[in-house]
Amino acid sequence: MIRLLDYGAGNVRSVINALESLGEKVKVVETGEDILSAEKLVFPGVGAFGSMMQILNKRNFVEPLKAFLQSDRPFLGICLGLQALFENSEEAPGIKGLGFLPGSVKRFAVDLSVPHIGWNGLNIKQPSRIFNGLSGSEKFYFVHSYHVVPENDEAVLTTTDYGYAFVSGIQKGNIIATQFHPEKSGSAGLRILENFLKTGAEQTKPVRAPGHTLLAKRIIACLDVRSNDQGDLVVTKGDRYDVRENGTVRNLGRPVDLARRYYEEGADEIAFLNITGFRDFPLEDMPMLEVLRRTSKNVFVPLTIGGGIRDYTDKDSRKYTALEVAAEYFRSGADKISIGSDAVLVVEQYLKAGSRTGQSAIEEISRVYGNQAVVISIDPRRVYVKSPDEVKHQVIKTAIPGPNGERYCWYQCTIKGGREGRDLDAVTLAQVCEKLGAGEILLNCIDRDGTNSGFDIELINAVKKAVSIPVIASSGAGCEEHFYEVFTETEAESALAAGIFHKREIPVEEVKNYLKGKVEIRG
Ligand code: 1PR
Repeated sequence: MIRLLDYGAGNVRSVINALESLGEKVKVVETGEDILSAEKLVFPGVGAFGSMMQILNKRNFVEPLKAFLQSDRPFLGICLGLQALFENSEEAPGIKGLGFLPGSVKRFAVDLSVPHIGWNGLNIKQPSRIFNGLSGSEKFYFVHSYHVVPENDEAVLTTTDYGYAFVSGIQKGNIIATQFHPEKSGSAGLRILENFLKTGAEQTKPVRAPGHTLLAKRIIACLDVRSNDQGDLVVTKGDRYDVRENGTVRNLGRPVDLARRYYEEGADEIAFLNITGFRDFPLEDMPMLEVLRRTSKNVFVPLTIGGGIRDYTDKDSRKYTALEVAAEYFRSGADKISIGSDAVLVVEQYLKAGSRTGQSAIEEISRVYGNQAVVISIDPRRVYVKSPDEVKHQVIKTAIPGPNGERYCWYQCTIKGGREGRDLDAVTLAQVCEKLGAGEILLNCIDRDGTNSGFDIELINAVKKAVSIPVIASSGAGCEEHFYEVFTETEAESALAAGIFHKREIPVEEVKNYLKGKVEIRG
């Protein structure tokens, strides 16, 4: 039996699911005494350093944790569970960490997108049982803006390159901690967890070392989910957001089954979009939460979920905050949440007032769960203009002229699944959302959605150049070459597709086989 420390923020469900899939019995820590009496302890951390330490203090877990670490019993820290071992963090000045290792936690100072999101490799510095059976060339899933900076190299287990080499794992006696998420790193990650559980096993150092590790471009499978006319939750697919064919909602399969298939085919991430979330309140729409719970039981790559994340008052006048909705998604197995319509309204309000409220969904959720957990899903469509002065929006010069020969366009934000256009452009939306705390942009394009005509490269470049957070290119993928094009003609960190995967026109693995050797990907 293993004890797991759940301090109430982030997705611990995935860690429990991963350990249970390996046959381990997991019990969640309820009291400090549970920590003191644990034989083995896993501390998965997602969220923000400050709120994590505040909760650990409030629940009187700090002293038991320090005592556990000193006793040198098997401990596995994940992500913030690694950062917590150090003395302090730039993320929360003045708040003390556990101080088990000398050193601090610093924000990435790189000329690259931050957070560092995606699959990257390891340079292994010392033997460990957790590497048994690994070749050394595997990639693991990272999602963080801060990394540890130990005062000395003694405990450094692995380093990873992102602009510079940073410490991505530590080991001191039986205390092991990783910045990456083994529970989200497919079969290689499960292997690490399995090895951790075998406490007496031999310490090994894999033969292959990448030398310089590279972040892979991610291929994301997206499942647009809604109830069909019979009331069943189905994966559907629009053609420029119209999901009906001859009046009926297209049914392309069952969400849990499809997610599992894409995981097995090598998808680096799965996104679920509850596309009628703007009118159906997700906490009443229990099937969606159930889909997430069931998927996270056997899909060990990151899961993003969007749809309906906003403040809401139900029919009994009970008020729910967007934070509460997001919390329920995280508890059910989501690693990241995505906000669509509400982000547009938040940005409109911000621009009108000229300042932040501190209380928007983006700010609240990123404060508790960290920026990396907040994705903004943008649903823009092109609006052509004759000259850039015609509108107050951020306009681009386009190589694809409009119906009347217009050489300029802007990208109009929409809400409610493209049903309502707003007086706001996608570039401004992305910039303000980054300022408010968003960690990633999911950039759809209504004009390209379901058309198989390729990604809108101009849109992606316009948004990507305007922000320093990662961008997911979405809409229009029709063949393998489109992925190559988006990764070589833009700086997008990942590309998302739906139709070609659902219709089995091109499976995920074929896209990856095509990209192999041309673009850095996870094999
Ligand atoms: O507004 O916060 O409730 O979130 C609703 C979410 O649902 C938003 O993320 C919005 O993008 C999404 N959504 C709403 N209506 C639709 C629709 O299709 N009618 N789907 C919709 C958006 C776009 C992509 C699609 C890509 C790739 N779907 O996710 O998967 O375009 O497709 P392709 O590869 O087949 O071209 P809120």
